[in-house]
Amino acid sequence: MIISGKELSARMKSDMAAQVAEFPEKYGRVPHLAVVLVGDDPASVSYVTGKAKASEVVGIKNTTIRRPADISEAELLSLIDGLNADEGVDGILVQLPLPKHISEAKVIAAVDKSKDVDGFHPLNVAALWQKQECTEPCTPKGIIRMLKSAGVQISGKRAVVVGRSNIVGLPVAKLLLDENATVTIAHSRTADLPSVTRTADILVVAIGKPRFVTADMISDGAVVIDVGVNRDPETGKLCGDVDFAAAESKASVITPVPGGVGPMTIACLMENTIECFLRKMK
Ligand code: L34
Repeated sequence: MIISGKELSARMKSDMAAQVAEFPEKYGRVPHLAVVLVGDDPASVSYVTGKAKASEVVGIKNTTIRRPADISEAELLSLIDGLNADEGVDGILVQLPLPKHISEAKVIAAVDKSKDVDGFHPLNVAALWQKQECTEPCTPKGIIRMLKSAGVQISGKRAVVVGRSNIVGLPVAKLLLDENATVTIAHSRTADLPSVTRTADILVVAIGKPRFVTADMISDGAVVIDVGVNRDPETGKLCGDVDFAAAESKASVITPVPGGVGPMTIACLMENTIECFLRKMK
């Protein structure tokens, strides 16, 4: 079975569109998401464009603010201060990665916690790890949605997460733990990685290496979630971290790239924007 993130995200967006259509009457306006894009990395441009398109479908106001790659850290922080102070802005997202001369940690911490639609702010991260109300990071949230939509039982299962980033690996491990999975986090220094990934009932791969996970690393009947969005070095086409053609025959459930986790990330961003808006309104 292939879980289509494209289809599932389309359903989520149409449900949200119906919900947001009632906001002008209920609250006097629709939610407003501000997206900040520094530089012109093609992948980032593509993702930010996807976020603007999804906002349009859902009926969320989207302002995408573009700045050159050589913007100073101070200028970026002052842009964020302005958005924090703007009563009409409900969500702020600074697209990552940022140029090397800018501290991502400083920028993430500068976003008002109540407008942090990414769930990256240290206080949101702390709330997530303490099981308190928080904004869940978009990609991990989307992954759990996909598993649940496919009827995958998570409780009691062995989950292996490959990758330990703040954006995906660590938070998805926590969300899987909250769903009562037994979670292992593997990474580039893991000894004999294939023997670890083979123990997985649910394998989540977020390492950013094209077709890194091969059939021999997957146990029969495993559920495979591919978070990677890479350019195939030979064909130039999008591909995941998992060798899909090889993995498909071993996995019971698998996600494709493109059309898998990526669109779910964006749909969950829309949800988080609505959540931040509603918290403010209530
Ligand atoms: N602040 N930075 C911040 N928040 C995020 O949540 C992200 N991320 C990651 C990169 N930086 C970020 C994203 O938005 C990755 N990411 C993301 C979003 C959307 C897609 C992939 C990654 C996506 O829509 N992928 C499509 C293909 C898009 C294409 O053609 O390039 C897919 O079908 O997988």
